[in-house]
Amino acid sequence: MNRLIRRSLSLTAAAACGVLMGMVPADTAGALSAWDCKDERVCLYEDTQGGGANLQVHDAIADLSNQGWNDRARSVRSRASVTWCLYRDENYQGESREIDEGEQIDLPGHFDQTVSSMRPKPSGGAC
Ligand SMILES: [Ca+2]
Repeated sequence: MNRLIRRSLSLTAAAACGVLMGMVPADTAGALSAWDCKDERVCLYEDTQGGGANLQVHDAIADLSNQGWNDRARSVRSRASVTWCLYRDENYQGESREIDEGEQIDLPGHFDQTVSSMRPKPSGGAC
């Protein structure tokens, strides 16, 4: 085996080991697998089909610009146990769209890169 191949193999093994041991930094973990989303979260993705960076949301967010995610999401997945609402404007204003448990979608054209706030669906009400 020549030296170049051996070095390449050892780097690959080191990278695989880091993944298995959970040593990948949190901010890059989303880029490794599409639709990555922890239990009980609603996850936004910067690319379609759950790709690119993601934001994993557990509580209502009135202004996604605080997280650097205003008008950014292109796809969304819910692992929450309740329906959530996405809004085109901050403070839960503007056109809304429901995201049901287990749903994972590319945001439709008029919602693509427009979401500015999100929260669990208010009990007994509409979004
Ligand atoms: Ca918006």
